[in-house]
Amino acid sequence: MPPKSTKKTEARGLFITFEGGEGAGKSTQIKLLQKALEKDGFKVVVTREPGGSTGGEAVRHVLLSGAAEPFGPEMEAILFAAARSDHVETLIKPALADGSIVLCDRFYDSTRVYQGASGNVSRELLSKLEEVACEDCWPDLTLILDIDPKEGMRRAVARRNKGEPADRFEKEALALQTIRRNAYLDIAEAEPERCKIVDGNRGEKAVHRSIVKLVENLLQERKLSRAVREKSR
Ligand code: Z5A
Repeated sequence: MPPKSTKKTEARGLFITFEGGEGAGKSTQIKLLQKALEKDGFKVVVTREPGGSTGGEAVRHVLLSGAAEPFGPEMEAILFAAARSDHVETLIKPALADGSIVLCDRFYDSTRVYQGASGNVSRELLSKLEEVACEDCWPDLTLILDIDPKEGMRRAVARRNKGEPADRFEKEALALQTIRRNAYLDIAEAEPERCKIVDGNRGEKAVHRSIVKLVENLLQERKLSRAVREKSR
């Protein structure tokens, strides 16, 4: 039996997740890819975690404000999974069933990295939570934007509005960002079919070109020809 996270959703759309450390450029690249895919005739749904659905957004506030932090990383992992379960059921699955390409800013790999690798939550618990939250809805492709943590933090700080406080996760030290970067690289090594590393240290356009190539390969592999796209509109 293949590892759980390589199982594919049975829906006919495509599920692509974006992962990486702070300031890696996920949101920027999602917008660029959305534009390119829509221009090419695809229906695209952009979403994010934590959040993306009504229930998910309610839990997002609790998590990013730091309100759950005193209860420890296990509690946080469970809350991220609760948000994910609502997100999968109410937004991702219906969009995939409708033939859309879903672009999701973070998914369960973020829990593996933030609560697992840097929070010491066990792999066993994380696997159970993935099973509950995702059921049969697993990413077809995960793009890991790999970036030097110093550059990521520089970008994140530059982006934040003057005087605005850092969120719960942004405040953490560079050493932690390095642990997380390595954890993402380990995930990519363990699941090379699903996960592709993209060098995020380059300019926006160069990163976008690499992403488009990887997505085109996947579309060809799944034989999502223009005719099929037109049918699904
Ligand atoms: N979290 C968790 O712990 N467990 C989980 O299961 C999940 C999440 C799902 C969510 O934060 C936090 O929740 C996250 C992990 C945790 N921790 N943090 N921090 P969020 O949703 O508020 O934000 P984020 O996902 O962390 O986004 P980000 O990393 O801060 O940003 P990004 O989307 O990767 O980057 P960006 O917004 O596209 O770009 C950042 C800035 O850099 C911006 O000013 C851009 O214009 C600039 N940029 C982008 N690309 C480039 C290039 N190529 N060159 C130069 N400058 C660039």
